[in-house]
Amino acid sequence: TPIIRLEDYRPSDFLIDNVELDVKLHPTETRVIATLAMRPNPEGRTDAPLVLDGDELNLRTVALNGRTLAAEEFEASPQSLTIAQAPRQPFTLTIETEINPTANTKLMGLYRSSGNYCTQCEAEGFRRITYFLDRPDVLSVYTTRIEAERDDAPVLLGNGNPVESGTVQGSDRHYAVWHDPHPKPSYLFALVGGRLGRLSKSFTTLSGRAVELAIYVEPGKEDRADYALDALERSMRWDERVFGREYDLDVFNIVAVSDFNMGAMENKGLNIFNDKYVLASPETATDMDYAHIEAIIAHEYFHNWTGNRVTCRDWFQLCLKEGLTVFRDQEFSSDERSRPVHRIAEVKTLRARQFLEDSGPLAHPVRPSQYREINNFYTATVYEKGAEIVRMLKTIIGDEDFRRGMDVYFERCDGTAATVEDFLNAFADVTRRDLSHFARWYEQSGTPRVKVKGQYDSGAQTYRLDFAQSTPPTPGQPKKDAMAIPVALGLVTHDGSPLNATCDRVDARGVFLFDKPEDGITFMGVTSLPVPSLFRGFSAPVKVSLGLPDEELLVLLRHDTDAFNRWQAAQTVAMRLLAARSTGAEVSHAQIDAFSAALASFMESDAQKDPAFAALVITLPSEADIAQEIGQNVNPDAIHRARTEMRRRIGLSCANHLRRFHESLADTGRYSPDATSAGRRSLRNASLDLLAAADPSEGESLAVRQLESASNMTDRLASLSVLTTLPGAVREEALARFGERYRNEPLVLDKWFTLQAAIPEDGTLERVKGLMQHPAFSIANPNRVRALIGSFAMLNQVQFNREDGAGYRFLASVVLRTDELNPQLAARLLTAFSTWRMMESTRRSHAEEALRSIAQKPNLSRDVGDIVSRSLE
Ligand code: BAL
Ligand code: ZN
Repeated sequence: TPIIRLEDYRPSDFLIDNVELDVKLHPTETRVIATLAMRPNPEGRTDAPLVLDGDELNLRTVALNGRTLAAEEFEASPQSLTIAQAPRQPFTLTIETEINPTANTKLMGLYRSSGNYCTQCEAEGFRRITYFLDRPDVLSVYTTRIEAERDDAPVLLGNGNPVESGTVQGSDRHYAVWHDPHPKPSYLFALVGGRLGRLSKSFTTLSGRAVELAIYVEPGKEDRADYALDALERSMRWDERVFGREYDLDVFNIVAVSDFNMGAMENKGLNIFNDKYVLASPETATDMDYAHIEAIIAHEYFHNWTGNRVTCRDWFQLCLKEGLTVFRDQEFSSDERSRPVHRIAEVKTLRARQFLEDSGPLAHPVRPSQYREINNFYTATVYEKGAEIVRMLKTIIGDEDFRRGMDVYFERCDGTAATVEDFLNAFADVTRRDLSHFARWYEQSGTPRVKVKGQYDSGAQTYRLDFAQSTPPTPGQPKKDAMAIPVALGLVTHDGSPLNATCDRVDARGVFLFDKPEDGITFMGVTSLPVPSLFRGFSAPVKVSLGLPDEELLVLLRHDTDAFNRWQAAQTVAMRLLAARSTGAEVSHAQIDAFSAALASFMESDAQKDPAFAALVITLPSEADIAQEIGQNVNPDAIHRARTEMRRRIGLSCANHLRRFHESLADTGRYSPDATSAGRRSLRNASLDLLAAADPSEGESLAVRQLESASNMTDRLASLSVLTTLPGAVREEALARFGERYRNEPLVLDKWFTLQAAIPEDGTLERVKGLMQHPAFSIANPNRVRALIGSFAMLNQVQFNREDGAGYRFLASVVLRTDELNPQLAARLLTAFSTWRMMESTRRSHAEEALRSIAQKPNLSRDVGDIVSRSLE
């Protein structure tokens, strides 16, 4: 397959100003008539043929300025439509295609989900509906007429505002016309037709515009959309207050569908969501589900400005909308919830997904310079690291200049298809700073390592910090340059007393900009040996090494004013012990006891003040995190044993505190998904986990009691999760009853699939294969596949990475099967192999064999072919 390169970008030779679509929905023979008002692009080539993109299309007729073209006047295939002699004046092209939504298992373009019609066009799905210039820099005004059997699809929705609707004379059919006045790229097109229930609310924008907000769901589930609707309203208010951005249409519609490749999609005025991120009730959704719903509703809404009003020139600029919009949704959630707790959660995700990606065969820059299949670049790097870049920019220039820069960006780029350069220029102009060095964050892949050494001079009362940075090689980038790294930092005294130290290299916001391979700074007026608190709030996406002894790190846990670094200190000590234990290095009992004692004293003094934070502090790094830390010759069994043992020891030495939390934070029967209530539940359930590790029989009886009495899904699922760590009849009985209780709730069964797929025992692979035969499982539904197979491969370190290679062979077989139906889903599953090179040699060779068995299959999709070949490079 050809490689597409950023450096080859050139403007489109033609433009499409206006699109009129006439869509007659039918389960297998949907007819689409597209009337395109086109003209040559003054910035394009003057002699170029008109080449429209298609994908699996069936052309019926094509007409130019109203005249049907003869066969020799154009060339058509399912993949393209070419008119060699297109007019050099504005012209109208009318194209009639026929498509089969029922046969569309790729879930791209127009397809059916639970009998409803829906679309997904990002990145290149519009070409599966009609022939088009399917690229994000071609912006058009759309009018869409949708027609369907009234019984089959009583609800008909399109982008923009509703214009007209009615009955088709003399038939059982009806229609609706939608008009979107905002020019947009084709990837933001959407339509929906189906039987749907509706929940709605009116909203008045800051300037007084009335907007009707509505969420459409499976009939009967309307009451499960109320939290999402509330989150939408809060997002709209927040964007007005924090970024000065208002909504710009008369309606904002969200439709929840059960078959969806992504989380959700920001189509103009008509967001389409994976129902997992809309539907919630205390009986079916956990605290984490509520938090995700809030974040994703906000994310898609925020795209209206960062993505839709200002869109991307080409797909290399994907981070321009995604990184920025993730940053915006993170800020929203931080304002709505607890900022430090949310920051820790963000960083945990970043490390688990993006650092992992950055250290393996799929590493790529936040703005890639080439791709074979753009679907494979909706990654943690583009999204999460992209958001970290925006955050660093804000850290470096400060809140006020950041907001001014955003205003300039919106003002300049509204209605255009922009680039990363346009974004950075807005901030460079506002601050009169040269951001060209900073821009390297978009180009250079890999996670920088920062080594720091501290030295105290008690005579001079100075404390010196020496920094050195390096970035390991990544695919295509053997040599790396120094990055511009903002280090938010401070000094902490051993007893927590304040210190009035100063350093002229640290700005008023406490930030030192470290932008050379090596640099050093000196603090004056340091009256006692301090402990440095570096990268406060995780001010840059880097790996830090600072050889502080455990005792000094634990000073930070006790006394740092920065909550992130308090958590980080505990994690660093835990990680040291776990990595050492997992690799057979010597760890004294005294070291583990000292850590347990520090946790116990933290529980004694702090835990009740902020239970959500406390839950994070007492939760050990995951097995996958430990594997990443070790980095080579990984033996997942050893990691699992080390972590289990450490949980046991902490559980034993902190048992009294843990029991107290578990009792005192008990379910009150009145569920509220707010962050404070959720935090209490998370401490309660983290405590239960450690108690069960320390004393399985106590854990089992506590978990069984909690499972029976829980009044909400969070507590119920947490207790079931603890039971899955305790083999035996009680667990099997509990799993069976849970499965029976929720047999008609697919989203709850997904949680049940996930818990079972993650059981770290030899029988799990057979269990997973068995569950693939469960009536609720379907290989065609992405949520089901991700819940069962994805969880097995991504969450179950010991069983996916079985020493006999059976886990790898199983995943390879599922990838091949899935690839025939849904290549995007298959490619996503396949990324579980990205850690294969860090395994010890037996596992490594099994993994390589499994990857090669995929690579040699004929007719792989471009999605899977791309991931498998990069994984093996
Ligand atoms: N644009 C794809 C889904 C999302 O990031 O919002
Ligand atoms: Zn997005």
